[in-house]
Amino acid sequence: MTALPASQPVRVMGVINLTPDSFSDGGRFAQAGAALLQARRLIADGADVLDIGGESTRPGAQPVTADEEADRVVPLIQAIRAESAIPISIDTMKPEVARAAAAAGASIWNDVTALRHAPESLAAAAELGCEVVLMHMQGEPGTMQAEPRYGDVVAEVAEFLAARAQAAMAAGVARERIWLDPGIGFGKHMLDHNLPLLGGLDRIVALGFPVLLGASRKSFISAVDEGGRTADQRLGGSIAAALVGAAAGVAAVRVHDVRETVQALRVWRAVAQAGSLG
Ligand code: HH2
Repeated sequence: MTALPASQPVRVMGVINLTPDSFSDGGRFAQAGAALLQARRLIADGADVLDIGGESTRPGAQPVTADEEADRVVPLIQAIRAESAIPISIDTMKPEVARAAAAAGASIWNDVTALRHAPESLAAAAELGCEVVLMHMQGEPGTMQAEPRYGDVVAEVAEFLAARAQAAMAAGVARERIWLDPGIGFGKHMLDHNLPLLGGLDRIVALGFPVLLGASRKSFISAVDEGGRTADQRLGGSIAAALVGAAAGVAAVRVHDVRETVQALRVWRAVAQAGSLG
């Protein structure tokens, strides 16, 4: 991996989940209120983008209908839009939800299926004119961790992402609106696949599209550490992964701990720039 002094700061995307288990004190109003407070906190902490999701992609998570998912995310997007111009990304695989979110003020469609979930996804992305994040996943969310297999994981992820970018452009999505994401943890063995992929991020960056990296709090961090680390005990590993991404030239990182990540990236960038000047 080459160490690149960043000419552009790595952008930080703060995660907000509106899945029922995220704010367990229940009730839609309470949930929306708590989420708005979280959005304000992430903005104050230095987030450049907010990523809002209303359906969990974890294996075993309950599927939700498009209406229910839209009912979860739209009020929050409207509430954020009423007080902030921060770019909002909608984390959904459903075109109906992407449409509703875009109408409410979201400008980025973050799709973990890379616009493969519905036959109309590609056309919907082109019609919305939004930015799109195309993420790699082997298999389906419910079963993806059962037995992921690769020959050369970096080459296969890069090939998939290049093909999805081509498909999006062929459908009418403008090249400059496309982001790529290697999909850490999505149909990837904890160590055999996630680690080489993180180590080979520069080959994904070399495809020529901005790359988003989502490694924050993921299970591989616990596997590398002593095991048994719960999601909120993975901050150190999350920051390490963000810095690996920065060194490889990713354009943005999707994180839960915005303030700490912003600080780490600022220090990394300051040192990288001082080194390149010295
Ligand atoms: N990871 C999760 C959800 N959406 N989108 C993109 N583009 N990239 C990702 O890596 C990604 C994503 C799942 O993250 P997890 O930490 O399991 O759950 P959540 O972040 O929803 O709390």
